Amino acid sequence: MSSYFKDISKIQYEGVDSNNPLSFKYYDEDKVILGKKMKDHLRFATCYWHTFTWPGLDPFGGPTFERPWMQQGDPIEKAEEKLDEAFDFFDKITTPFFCFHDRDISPEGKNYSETQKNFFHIIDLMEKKLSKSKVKLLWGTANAFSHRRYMAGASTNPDPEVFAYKAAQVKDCMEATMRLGGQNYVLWGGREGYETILNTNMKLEMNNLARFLELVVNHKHKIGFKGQILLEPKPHEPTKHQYDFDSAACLALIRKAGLENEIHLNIEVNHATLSGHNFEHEIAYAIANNALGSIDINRGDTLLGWDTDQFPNNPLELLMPFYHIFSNGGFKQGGLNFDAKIRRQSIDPEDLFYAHIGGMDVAARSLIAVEKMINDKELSSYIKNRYKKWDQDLGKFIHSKEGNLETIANKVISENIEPEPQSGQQEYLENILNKYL
Ligand code: XLS
Ligand code: NI
Ligand code: NI
Repeated sequence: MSSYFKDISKIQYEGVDSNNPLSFKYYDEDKVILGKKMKDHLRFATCYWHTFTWPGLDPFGGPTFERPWMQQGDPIEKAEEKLDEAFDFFDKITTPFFCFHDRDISPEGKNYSETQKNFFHIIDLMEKKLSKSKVKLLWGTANAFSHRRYMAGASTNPDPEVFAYKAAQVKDCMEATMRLGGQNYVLWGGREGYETILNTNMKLEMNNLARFLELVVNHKHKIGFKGQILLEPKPHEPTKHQYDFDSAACLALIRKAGLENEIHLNIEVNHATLSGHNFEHEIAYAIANNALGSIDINRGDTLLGWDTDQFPNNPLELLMPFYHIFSNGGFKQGGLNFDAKIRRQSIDPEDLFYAHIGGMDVAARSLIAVEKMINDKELSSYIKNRYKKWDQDLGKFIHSKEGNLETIANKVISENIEPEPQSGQQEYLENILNKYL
């Protein structure tokens, strides 16, 4: 029986005038925006790892959360208890989805067979829970980075036994994800990179990573999984150099494996910023390459150079990323996973609710603003106009069969081409954004 969240009831929309901290101020799940219900645009997911598994550690201190399922005891019973509490939370917070890693939900055993038995025991229970709850699985993923066997990488490990171990984990987790009706399967490399080139065969490691992607896609087709396969970029942390640094590096890997129609991207806010881009750039880059699959929503801290995984709290930061996403059709199978954790001093059950409520309200505010931006067409008309000459004679000629360096150069002389620079009007455009929030 679940009890940790017993004093909290299902969170309802009460509007901006409500003083109830356990209510939504903007997220009104059935409100129609751009022709669809908010909940169907945003497709929020609660993540199992930060919300139920991470105990509040930091490099200088141990667990602070001490939740009942984190206490000493039989690991399987504790995993079952955690599952009960997690589903109680999902039903109360009303995110329509959740996400998990295999190791978040069940403990490792003394060998792979025992680990597998533990995993499928919880998957069986999860399947029953899903049949009684409204929540669905957005994606599953395998943790191939925490255990010491993975310290030198998983599919990029110098030892093929480690590659094989990860393959076994991913096979099981993909099959479980499919059984639970998961809509995506995520691959985040974890330690797919290197610490020092002194001990690293980069070419072999990258080939092995591409081979791994190929094996995953083959298995997807073998078992008939209809979900998207997603690769999640991250530049550093845990390893110094990661092969999946950002969207561009992930796309290079995907293309190396010849899988551009098979693998899309799961882009995370704080990973984008750590790579020296912003979230908006990473989203726009993925969209421009037909590669956007889903997003992990969180935020970093401008004063801290690591993955702080905080809940989003600034609608302005999501405005342009959402503008790109929702003016390009939004999510079909993907969604918005809160890959975010509360601070380690936030030790009460309510704190988990405040964090998710805040994140959902911030996203809802941005979505409401984006509807106006899209309908007003100010930005889209501006860009269309800025590039309009590409639809005229010279633009078309450059892309035509007749276009080559010589014929194009000849035009510069025969048509007396002297380009006149135009203002980029950045400040004018930045001022437009203010109107919407
Ligand atoms: C870690 C990643 C991880 C993935 C899933 O930084 O964000 O949580 O989303 O393995
Ligand atoms: Ni993530
Ligand atoms: Ni992350």
